[in-house]
Amino acid sequence: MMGTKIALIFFFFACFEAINADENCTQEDLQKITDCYSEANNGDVPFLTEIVAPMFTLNATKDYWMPICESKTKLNGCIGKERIQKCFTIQNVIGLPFSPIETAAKIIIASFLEIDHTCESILKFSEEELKCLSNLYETVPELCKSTSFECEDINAAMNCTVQNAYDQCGKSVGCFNQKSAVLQMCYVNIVCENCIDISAVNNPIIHLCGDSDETKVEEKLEVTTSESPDSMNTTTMA
Ligand SMILES: *[C@@H]1O[C@H](CO)[C@@H](O)[C@H](O)[C@H]1NC(C)=O
Ligand SMILES: *[C@@H]1O[C@H](CO)[C@@H](O)[C@H](O)[C@H]1NC(C)=O
Ligand SMILES: *[C@@H]1O[C@H](CO)[C@@H](O)[C@H](O)[C@H]1NC(C)=O
Ligand SMILES: CC(=O)N[C@H]1CO[C@H](CO)[C@@H](O)[C@@H]1O
Repeated sequence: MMGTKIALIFFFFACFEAINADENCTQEDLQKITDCYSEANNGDVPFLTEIVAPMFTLNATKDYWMPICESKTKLNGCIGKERIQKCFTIQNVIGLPFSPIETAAKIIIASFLEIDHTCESILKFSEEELKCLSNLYETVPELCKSTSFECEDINAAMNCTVQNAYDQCGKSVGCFNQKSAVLQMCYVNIVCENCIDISAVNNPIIHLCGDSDETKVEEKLEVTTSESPDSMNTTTMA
């Protein structure tokens, strides 16, 4: 949300690859998903940039997110859980009109997951946590800005952002930012060559750090696999 702001470069080519949905996600499924995105966008097929825009507006208020989250809940309902699970893979999302190349498909999947993640967290944060997050949004872009478009620098900027979130706002906001950062690294997959197999099922933030209510119990059972905030301390800051 913060570090990648400047790195949001889209490479668009006017080439549409042949649609090759896999055996689980049919042409009809892809059409349904396209229709749902259009419905959420007042009837027009959205542009990729419109879909990711909410994440790059650094606004930590419930007023800002409430309508976005309502719209996302509708989108999820329209597509349906089963279709989300089987169709939100890179190979299938390439078949959607707004993400005809692999880079774009990764961005669509990451943004799909990031809006859910943001909505789950922000709407539950206390006023204090929101205030702290707002302060971060004001200070961190300058404090942790990437010095170049190289992957290493972008990664360092992201780590700096996450570190600051933990240090200044505590565990919940820290974990929220850590998850956001991991998904946001997918937006720069053209420079970082990451997010190789992101999908709705293979969501990279599941069990990443545990503080949200719905994963608390599970996280306790998986302490050994979750990353502790302290590990952020071992990373070098730019
Ligand atoms: C289709 O679904 C089956 C059962 O869930 C799964 O084993 C298979 O890997 C899926 N195929 C693709 C191409 O994802
Ligand atoms: C955040 O969004 C709300 C609702 O759209 C708006 O009223 C407010 O001015 C925004 N705040 C910032 C800091 O952008
Ligand atoms: C990082 O280390 C410093 C000093 O050792 C400590 O005060 C701070 O709480 C640590 N931050 C995290 C996120 O653990
Ligand atoms: C976004 C992010 O968290 N990037 C990296 C921060 O540093 C650790 C340790 O080097 C990496 O594993 C993360 O991917």
